Order: sequence, then structure tokens, then C-alpha cells
Amino acid sequence: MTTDLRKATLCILIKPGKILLAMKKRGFGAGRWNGCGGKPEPGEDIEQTAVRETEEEIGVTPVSMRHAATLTFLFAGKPDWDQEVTVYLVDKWEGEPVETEEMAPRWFKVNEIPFDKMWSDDVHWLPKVLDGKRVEGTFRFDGNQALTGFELKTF
Ligand code: 8OG
Repeated sequence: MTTDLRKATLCILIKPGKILLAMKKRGFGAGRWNGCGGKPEPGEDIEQTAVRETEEEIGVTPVSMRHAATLTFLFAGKPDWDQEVTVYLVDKWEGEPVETEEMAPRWFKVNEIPFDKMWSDDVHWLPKVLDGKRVEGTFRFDGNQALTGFELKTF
């Protein structure tokens, strides 16, 4: 049912008690804290996309990552924004996070995540993912990117 949706990735680096978020400096979601990610290039599988986007956006190469969530985002009246995002938690990587033209990374304590400056769905699924659960969710937004409803399953 969701197979023809545009795909994107999201990688979130974690270490004990902390998560790395990055301020998106341009493009879709600019001005919000988020993980790193983007769309596949031709011929790439979704994990390759996740690794490449993380390298491009914060200069680190994920070495160990866990598929933590599959999230479908649907925007009323803006079907070209709809996408299915595969979320990975990354607990081993090579290199040190650096600021790039796209993102400015920063470590946050897990109890100080700036949900008010993130996508409004994140507060509903990110704590569960950080708790070790796998999440499948569908989130609906209006044309102003405000959340209007969601369904979540946790495993
Ligand atoms: O390539 P582009 O800049 O369009 O990638 C968008 C990035 O934003 C991609 O990593 C997926 C991510 N993203 C959404 N919607 C949401 C959302 O609601 N919450 C979070 N945390 N990330 C999102 O596209």
C-alpha cells in the first residue's frame, strides 16, 4: 500500500544518555532539529542512502545501526510531500560529527530533547524508539506542516 511512496531515511546517533540532533540549515524541515537523512539516489538501497546522507550531512560513517522505525508522513493537499521514512539508531560510527552546509550537529541529553523545535510527530515516536522499541506509524499533517492525526504500533 505504501510501496509507491517516496522514500527517505533518518539516522540518529546515540550514546549512553545522549542523542545527536542536527539543526537543518536548508531544504525540507529547515530550522528544526532532526537526525540526518534524505532521499535515495538511483541504484541505492535504503541503508546505503542512510549511510551516505549521514556522511554528507555531519561527516561521520555509520558502522552499526538498527532499524528502529518506519514512519509514513501524509500531507493534506500536498501529495508530493508524502513520504515513508526509515529511521535508524546508530550506536557506532567512524569520524566525529562536524557542521556542514546542510546541518549543525549537537549532542542533547535524552531528557532534554528540544521537541518544541522539531517536527511535531517526533515527540510521539522518538521516546519509544529510544526506549528500545520498534515503531511503525502513520502521521497526517495539514498543508502548513501541523500534525492533524496519527496511528502508531510498537513492537
Ligand atoms: O532530502 P530532504 O531534505 O527532503 O529530507 C528530509 C529529511 O527530513 C529526511 O531525513 C526525512 C526527514 N523527515 C521528514 N519528515 C519528518 C518528520 O516528521 N520527523 C522527522 N524527525 N524527520 C522527518 O521528511
